[in-house]
Amino acid sequence: MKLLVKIMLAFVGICWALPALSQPVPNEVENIPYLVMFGKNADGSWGDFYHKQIFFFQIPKDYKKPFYIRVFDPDCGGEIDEQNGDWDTQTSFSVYGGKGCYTDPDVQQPEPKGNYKSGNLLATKTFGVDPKYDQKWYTFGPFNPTAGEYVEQFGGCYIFKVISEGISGDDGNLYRYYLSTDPENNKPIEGGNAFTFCYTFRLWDDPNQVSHIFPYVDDRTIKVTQRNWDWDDDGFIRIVSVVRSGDLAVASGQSEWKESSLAISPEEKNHSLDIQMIKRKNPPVKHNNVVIYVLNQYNEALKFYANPIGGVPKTKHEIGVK
Ligand SMILES: [Ca+2]
Ligand SMILES: [Ca+2]
Ligand SMILES: [Ca+2]
Repeated sequence: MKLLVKIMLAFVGICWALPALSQPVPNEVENIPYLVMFGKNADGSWGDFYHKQIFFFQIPKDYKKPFYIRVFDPDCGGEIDEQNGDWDTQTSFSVYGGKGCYTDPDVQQPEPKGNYKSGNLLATKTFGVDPKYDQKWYTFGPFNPTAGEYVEQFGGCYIFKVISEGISGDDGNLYRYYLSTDPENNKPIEGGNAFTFCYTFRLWDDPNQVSHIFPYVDDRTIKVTQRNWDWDDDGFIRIVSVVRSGDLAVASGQSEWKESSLAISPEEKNHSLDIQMIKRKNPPVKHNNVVIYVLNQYNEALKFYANPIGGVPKTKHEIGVK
């Protein structure tokens, strides 16, 4: 019996240690077409509220080589982006490392404010309309992993921060990231990950697509509240967990915040939740940009990991049926 338990624990250990090998942001399992950021003069009804978005990239301490942060379609204009009048929008991408880039409390909340540019600025670039980067990648780096902020809490890793900001204009810049070992190609870093405290993104136009985000629920959490902006009554939001096969959360309409809460059961601690976005079928909602974040009972923001911690949660009921 003891041997069996040991084998099972070893197996669980292997599962946890399996390298996360896909590092697009958003990740495949999230099925989110693009992140989005509007120029600061755009009205909130376009679906962006803060005009800034922060992502953190974590590099495991055992990875010693240079790495790159790549941005797909960093310019604002052309095929993918969302035009509002003339194309007149400048958006910046800035990479930070060093002490405080992640641990400063001002960056651990949904709204980037106060000292959100904490840490050392390692690289920055501003893009307007630029056909050179339309549907192409721009590469930041190389970065030395030790230029990040070292933290013990993820098993020991270096954290970097990327702030995207709509510094002028009113158009929507759609883009994606990739954490790569290679400047020219997308090659993942074994065990790397990315997370944010607040997501601003585009939903699919295809009403049959389901997007997901995966907030991690730590062992201090007994209640979570999701808040979302400008959902355009686009279907419904469903929360799945290891013990929850699908509870409805409240989705917003046009230019409004809506929120709903749920109590966390002991089985859900130390797991990710799966927040599923089921689009309205008829009439389908197109070009839907949304903002969403999740707070615990202390009003602390939960992290959404691109590679969900512990994997995509499957309800125990489903496992039992299999
Ligand atoms: Ca414009
Ligand atoms: Ca773009
Ligand atoms: Ca919207």
